[in-house]
Amino acid sequence: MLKHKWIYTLFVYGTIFSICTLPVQADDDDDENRPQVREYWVSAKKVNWDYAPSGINKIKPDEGLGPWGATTQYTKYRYFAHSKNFARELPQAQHRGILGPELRAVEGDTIKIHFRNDADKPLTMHPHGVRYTPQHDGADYALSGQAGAKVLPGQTHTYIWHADKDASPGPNDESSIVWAYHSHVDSVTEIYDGLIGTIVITKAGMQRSKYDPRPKDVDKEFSTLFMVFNEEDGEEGGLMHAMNGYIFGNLEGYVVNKHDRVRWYLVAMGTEVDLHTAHWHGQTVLDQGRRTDVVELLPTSMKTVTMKASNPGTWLYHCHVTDHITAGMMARWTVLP
Ligand SMILES: [Cu+2]
Repeated sequence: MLKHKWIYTLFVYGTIFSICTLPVQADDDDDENRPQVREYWVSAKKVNWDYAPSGINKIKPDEGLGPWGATTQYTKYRYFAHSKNFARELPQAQHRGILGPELRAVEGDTIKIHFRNDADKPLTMHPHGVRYTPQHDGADYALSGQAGAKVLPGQTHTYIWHADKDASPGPNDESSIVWAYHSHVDSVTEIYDGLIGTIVITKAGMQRSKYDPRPKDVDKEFSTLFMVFNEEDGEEGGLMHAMNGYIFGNLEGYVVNKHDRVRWYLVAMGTEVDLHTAHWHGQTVLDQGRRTDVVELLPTSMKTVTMKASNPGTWLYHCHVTDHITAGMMARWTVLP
């Protein structure tokens, strides 16, 4: 009798133990990878912008700002990120400079953008790379005939863009790639106005989590816009050779730790003068499997390269076109020991 009781007890506890140690349900993993709707609230505003807020040449202080220092402040337009339902404006990292908010998605996701025009002329948001219907192109042209093609001051328009397979990293790409977006009523004027930002699409399965679309195989990500802003109808002193809207080392905040994997998203915009060669001192990058320390950019190039930081120091990061070096298309970046 006693023996039977023991067997019975063992059976009961054994069953409970088995149930408690069943493997975690398999569809947890599917849930983590299920496509999401990434919702953003973005406004456009007229602002005052300073290409050299420190007032000095931070690369070579003795040399000053040259003709570009006569005035470094101009009226610009910019995109700003807001929290849900435009409750409050969100700050962004200093190193993004004049760039608009970084919009992110994972392959398969939908990007939903509530765009509010707080400026004084019609504006839009037009994306590169992602998939959209004509209604969500955000470009004004004859026969476009769409609501999103011209968002009037005070109006709000919702754009829907899809990060489908054709918008996502291809077989030779990194685990994430960059696209640009910009205003496209009078796109030439509006890009020079400063109405430009970046979209980063992460390959399916490479996102950090359902809530965090950033790629899990890199530690730091930076975006740099190389563009000569034409502020005074081609007058030399008004040709601001800027990285993220800053000249002569005024772009700051590119700081990484030793051993970080660093992803650089490079975008160029502009016209014939905008052939740029992004160059890092101190460290090389992999550009689609090609080892280099210079990446060539033409107007509207969008390139993604990755670097393994290992060399502590504060280094130059600049455009290597000689005329552009003279004009201050230079910044620094730091690898902490
Ligand atoms: Cu350049």
